[in-house]
Amino acid sequence: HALIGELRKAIEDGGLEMHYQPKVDVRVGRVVGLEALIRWRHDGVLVSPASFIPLAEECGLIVPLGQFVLRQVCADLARLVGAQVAVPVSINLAGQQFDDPALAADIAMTLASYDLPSHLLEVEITEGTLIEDVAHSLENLRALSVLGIRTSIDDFGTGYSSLSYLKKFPIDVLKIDQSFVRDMLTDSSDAAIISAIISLASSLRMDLVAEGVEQQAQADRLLAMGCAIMQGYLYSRPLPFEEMLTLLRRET
Ligand code: G
Ligand code: G
Ligand code: MN
Ligand code: NA
Repeated sequence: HALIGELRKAIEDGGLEMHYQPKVDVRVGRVVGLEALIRWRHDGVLVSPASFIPLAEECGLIVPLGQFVLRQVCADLARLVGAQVAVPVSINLAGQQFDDPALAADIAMTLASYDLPSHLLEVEITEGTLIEDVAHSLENLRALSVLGIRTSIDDFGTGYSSLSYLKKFPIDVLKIDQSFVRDMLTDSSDAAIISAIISLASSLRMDLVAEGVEQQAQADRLLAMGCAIMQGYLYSRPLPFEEMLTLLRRET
């Protein structure tokens, strides 16, 4: 596969870049966090990770790719701290990264090398990854939690987690999957699922982020239902670091 060789090269020669999408607390209209999303500039075109992350997972490149992400995000975070506009940044972890026994130590070392407090880094793990091996996930989550790293369940509602697992996992945030947000105004089942996720988060004392918010009417409805932190094109697309820095500076 020619693309595998080119991806390996991109990981080694800086062909990958991180973009950042804000999470907004709509009660106060402020950016309260960012999600880091990887981009590959290949022949001048940005390639979506939806196509190359699965490839990286298949050919053993996901761990080196994840190490690039961790270092780049910490380097960017250090610049946000320097500019006095730092907010927590979340990174996405694929299953093999989350299962890597060296993950917590890698994160601790990288944070320390940039002199960053652990609360500025968060991780997003999909529900599917978490329930693959519950005992192992619990151990990994505890290792991150002991470090002070906040953990989110990404795409929540799509992976068939049972409530009993949720109770055991030290998880800080549920991210409501964008598939529910998309049709919530017209599909009463989607609205009902969102409502159930919101009460679940409240009972388990977890924070909430709604993903894929594109319309003001969706944001209004989500806020009325009890979810105040939103992420989506209504607020901003994922932006290159320099543009995100400008946006954060303008806010303060
Ligand atoms: O950014 P975009 O919406 O195109 O992302 C597509 C998918 O790629 C999402 O599922 C997202 O979680 C995943 N993704 C984006 N960046 C990263 C990353 O740095 N690491 C991993 N493992 N997945 C990522
Ligand atoms: O799987 P994960 O949730 O990590 O990835 C989020 C994906 O959703 C990224 O590919 C990101 O670019 C995309 N995204 C972010 N905001 C919106 C939005 O408002 N609408 C849509 N359709 N996609 C979005
Ligand atoms: Mn995510
Ligand atoms: Na998601």
